[in-house]
Amino acid sequence: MAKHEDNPVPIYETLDAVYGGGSQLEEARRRFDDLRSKFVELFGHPPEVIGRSPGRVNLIGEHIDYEGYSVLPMAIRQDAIVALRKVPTQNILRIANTNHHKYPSSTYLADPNQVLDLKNHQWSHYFICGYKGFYNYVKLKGMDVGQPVGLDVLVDGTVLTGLSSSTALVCSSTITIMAAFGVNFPKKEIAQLTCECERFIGTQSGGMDQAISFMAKTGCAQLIDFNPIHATDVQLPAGGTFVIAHSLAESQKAITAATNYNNRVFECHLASIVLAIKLGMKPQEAIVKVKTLSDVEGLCISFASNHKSSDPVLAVKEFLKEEPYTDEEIEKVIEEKLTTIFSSNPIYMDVIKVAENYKLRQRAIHVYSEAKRVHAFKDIVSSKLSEEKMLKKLGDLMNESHYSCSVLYECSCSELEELVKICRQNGALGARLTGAGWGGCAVALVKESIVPQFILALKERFYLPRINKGDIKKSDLDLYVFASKPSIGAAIFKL
Ligand code: NG1
Ligand code: MG
Repeated sequence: MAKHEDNPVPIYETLDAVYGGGSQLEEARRRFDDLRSKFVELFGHPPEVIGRSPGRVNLIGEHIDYEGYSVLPMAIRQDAIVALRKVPTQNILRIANTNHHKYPSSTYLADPNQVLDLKNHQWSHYFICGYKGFYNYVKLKGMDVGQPVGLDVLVDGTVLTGLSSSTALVCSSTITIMAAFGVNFPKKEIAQLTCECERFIGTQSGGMDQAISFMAKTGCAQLIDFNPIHATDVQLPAGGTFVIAHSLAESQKAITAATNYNNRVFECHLASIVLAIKLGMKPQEAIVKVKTLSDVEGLCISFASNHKSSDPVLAVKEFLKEEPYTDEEIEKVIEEKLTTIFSSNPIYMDVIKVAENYKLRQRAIHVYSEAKRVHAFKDIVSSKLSEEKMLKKLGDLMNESHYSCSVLYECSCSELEELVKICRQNGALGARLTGAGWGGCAVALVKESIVPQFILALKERFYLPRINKGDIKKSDLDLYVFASKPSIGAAIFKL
């Protein structure tokens, strides 16, 4: 029986397979009707195909997917929908958004080799990431989809930033383009190609968001392994609900990457090389072979086992000093200039230009400890513990994860710290930032029975002051704080 990552993205003739029934289905029907009529209004023809891909909330396993470690996200109901039509007589891509105030339209050449102007970030760049990814992949597979043609595109998104809105758009764009050209691939292949092509935006991201966007199933979270991508259903305890709350701090990952996201990826890379050398590997070999902390975990564990432990953190504490490392200190260990080793990686060169120092020890301890917390989380939900005990332990893991992200990885912010504190003060068993951090959302584990009053407390204590300041409108409140249920993944519609 094929594993579900081997199946292609499903194609449906109706909406109910994805949006269920009742009011959700009614809302989806309205959304799709609006999308189609807006498409005709803008482009004079109906769309040929419509694709959707959901956002996600990561329950635990933060900033470790690009280090090769498993993560534990679930897809949420909110998604990005892309309506598309091929225009053989044109050679431009016309990309519009239903929310044209916030996301203005753009046109691009129908050229898969075009390079994105990263200095001038546009929301529609994420569509171009998918567009490039699609053409690169069909070329790699030796498939002929003909010369690039013009495309008319209309996007409608309901995913908030911090719930991987960017990935929802890259994934829905890619599968809609695929469907328009009559090709499909196994989900794991599309997850890999969308992970790689989202990097055209300028962030050296991992593959978590894309994997869950394709592998998600209604009713369960997924343990996502990498190299190769593999998804395992994770049943969550019925008596607990994951409430998502937006910090209202926007984390413009694509713009702040050199000091935030890409900086951390680089620090982990440097930490793994230095650790490998301290554990006996030759500098030249380490520079070539070691890319991530999972590459050097074996060496760390064998060092630890000589000290009656199996915890790779022991080696980190032994060989990486507390104080941050300067370039010179690292170059002394690896016997090479950083700008020489990484000259072919523009993303890393941008990080080196602005980095004052590198906190190798702190980042490595976070990654190794967070990877363990993911497996502890998975073991707990499949244990025989009483629900009460299970929820308490899961909450504790989430709190530990937040502490590690905030103190060791320094990817929190004041709004997230305040929000997480309010969650814990008002009944959350556990609460943590979710996603890249530096803004975006927090996720809280709350007993099913107290969810309404928990959400009310957040509204009063975190959002009301911001409504009074005029940061947000009272009528938008339910967009920013809501209970989430594990939802279904990407799908294509031939309506
Ligand atoms: P978000 O929150 O979507 O920016 C990012 C990365 C993930 C993962 C998380 C941190 C992208 C597309 N996604 O998520 O791969 O590294 O940060 O766990 O950049
Ligand atoms: Mg994102």
